[in-house]
Amino acid sequence: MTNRTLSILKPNVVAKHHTGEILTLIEKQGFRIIALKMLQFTTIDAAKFYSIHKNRPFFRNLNLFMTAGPVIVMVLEKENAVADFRKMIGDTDPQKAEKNTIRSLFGESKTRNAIHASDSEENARQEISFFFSEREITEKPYLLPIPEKEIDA
Ligand code: 3AN
Repeated sequence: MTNRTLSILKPNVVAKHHTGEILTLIEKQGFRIIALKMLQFTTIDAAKFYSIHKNRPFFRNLNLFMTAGPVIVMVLEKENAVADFRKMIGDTDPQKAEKNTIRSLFGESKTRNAIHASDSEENARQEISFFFSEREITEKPYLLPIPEKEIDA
C-alpha cells in the first residue's frame, strides 16, 4: 500500500552540502518528495519532537545537535514508504548500519547520524502534521501535457 513517511536531513548533512546527493539517492529509490522545507529547530520544538527520549542520557546532546543549524524536512510517498525508508537509512548507529545505507554513507555518530525517518505509520502521521499543514502537501503528480513544439508568439 502507498504510504507516507517523514524524513529530516539533520544539521550535519545540510552544513556539509550533502543535501542534493541524498535527495538524489532518495528519488532514485522511487520515493516521491511531496512536501519539503528548510527550517531551524528551536530548543522547544526539538524537545517536543524527541519527547519520547526526554529521560535518555543523550537527550541534551541530541537537542543541541538538532538546533545547531538548518535542517530539511520532507514528506516522502511510495509503496511501503515507512518500512522501505527505514531500510534505506540503516541502523541508528552509523558504524552498525549496512553498507550503502544513508547513515553508513553520511552519519558520523549515533547523535550525528545524518537523517531521521518515521518508524511506524502512526508516528509518520503525527510527525508529518508536526511540520506540515494539509495544504503544504502536494498530492497530484505532474500531469500537464508538454507541447511537442514551442509555439511562436
Ligand atoms: P532512530 O532515529 O534510528 O529511530 P531513535 O528513535 O531511537 O533512533 O532515536 C532518535 C535519535 O536519537 C536518533 N536518530 C539519534 O540521533 C539519537 N540517539 C538514539 N540513540 C542514541 C544513543 N545511544 N546515543 C546518542 N544518540 C542517540
